[in-house]
Amino acid sequence: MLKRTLFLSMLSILFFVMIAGCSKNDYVTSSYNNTNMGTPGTNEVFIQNISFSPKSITVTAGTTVKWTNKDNVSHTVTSGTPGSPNGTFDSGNLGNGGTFSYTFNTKGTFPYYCRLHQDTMTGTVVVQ
Ligand SMILES: [Cu+2]
Repeated sequence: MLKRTLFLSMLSILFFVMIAGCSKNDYVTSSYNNTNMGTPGTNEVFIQNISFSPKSITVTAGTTVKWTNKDNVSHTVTSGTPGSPNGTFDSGNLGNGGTFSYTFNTKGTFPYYCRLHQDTMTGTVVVQ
């Protein structure tokens, strides 16, 4: 009888751990994005699902581009290529809902990235 009780309580502990593990994973995968994303407007870039959207944006010289972080984790908008910021602009850490704007007065191609996710998060502003 004692063995049976012990077995049942161990089984329920194991079950509880499995349930807890599952819900924790669900929380982790859903924690970085908002459900209400919307669509970026003209001259606007959304930061969502750990990426820049659109990844490449083309504007005319003198245009101000605005980034909005839709994720629930912090990101940066940093000019240059991963590991090599060129100092033209850097938003610093943007939390959920955080925005950053920069006016592009010079024609050219301007790569940028997120310092916190530089393996995957890169984007380009093309100024014509
Ligand atoms: Cu990031």
